[in-house]
Amino acid sequence: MDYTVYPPYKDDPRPPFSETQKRILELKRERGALILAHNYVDPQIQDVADFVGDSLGLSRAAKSAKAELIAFAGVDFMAETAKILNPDARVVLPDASAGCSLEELCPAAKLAAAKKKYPDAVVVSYINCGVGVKELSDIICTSGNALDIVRQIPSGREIIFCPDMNLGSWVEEESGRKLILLDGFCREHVSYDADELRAAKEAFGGAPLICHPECPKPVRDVCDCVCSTEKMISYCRQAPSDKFIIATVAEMIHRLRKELPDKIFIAAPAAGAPARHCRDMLKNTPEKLLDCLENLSPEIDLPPETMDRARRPIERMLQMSK
Ligand code: CIZ
Repeated sequence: MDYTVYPPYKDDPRPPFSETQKRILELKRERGALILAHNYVDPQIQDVADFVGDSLGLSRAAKSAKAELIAFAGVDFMAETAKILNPDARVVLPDASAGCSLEELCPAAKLAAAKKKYPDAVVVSYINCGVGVKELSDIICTSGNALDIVRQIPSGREIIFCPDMNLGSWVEEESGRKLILLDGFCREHVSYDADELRAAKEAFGGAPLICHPECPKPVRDVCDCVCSTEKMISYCRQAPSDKFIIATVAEMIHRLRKELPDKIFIAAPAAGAPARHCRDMLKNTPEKLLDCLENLSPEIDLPPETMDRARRPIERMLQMSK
């Protein structure tokens, strides 16, 4: 296997900004826009963003944004969440077709059917779902706070958890609570394999293996740490090792390198390839980001009543994760 090894960032700085990146920065200033980017997008976009983070950090940044224009580089439902939390801002995105298997595998009708079957259950939905699922949910969670949110629900209550069954099963293991899991998954994270990860660990002298909780249980079981992308940063910061193998979308390694410039990161192989990338996140290109800032399109446009219904469970999450 040809592993993808990223040397310490301090020894390998980024090239100067491209013409497109310079133009994005100019236009951002001219328009007074705020650029929000998910940890999984192209490093060239991360480098010009005002804030790069996970869904929880991005939700907080969108809610507190003062800018009248937000350009959101991520997938469609992340930009929708920004609009829902800051309805007075215009929210544009580089590519409105950037979606996710989690959204596709859990249409609102599927959750509605589960709610009919378990009418007394509290619905906790992972933020990576469509707006229709959010409208039907009681509390939204992210991978960073799912465990904490579930622990706050009184022990006698049934809980429907969707749409990620792997994140849900990890929460079950960690909390000791039985959840009613709907069967969605992230197509990138389910492509990791325990044997491939064990081989990588051996190849790098037992370097700590870190995976996202969207990975299946056999993969989680061979890892030293299972956590959200934001927690990967704190884990690698405090761990004594100088190198880490990262089993999540490889663009996350750019954030890790910038935050921890002395450490070496190795992308975990997946399905025989040296790294896993998210094809939808990669639809966000610098050129399309420039284009959406220039033309103010595509733009998120949701009916106010839909946003009001979807906002309640997101706000509940924000209150519960203070
Ligand atoms: O929800 C997010 O932000 C994702 C997809 C990963 C993470 O843990 O940050």
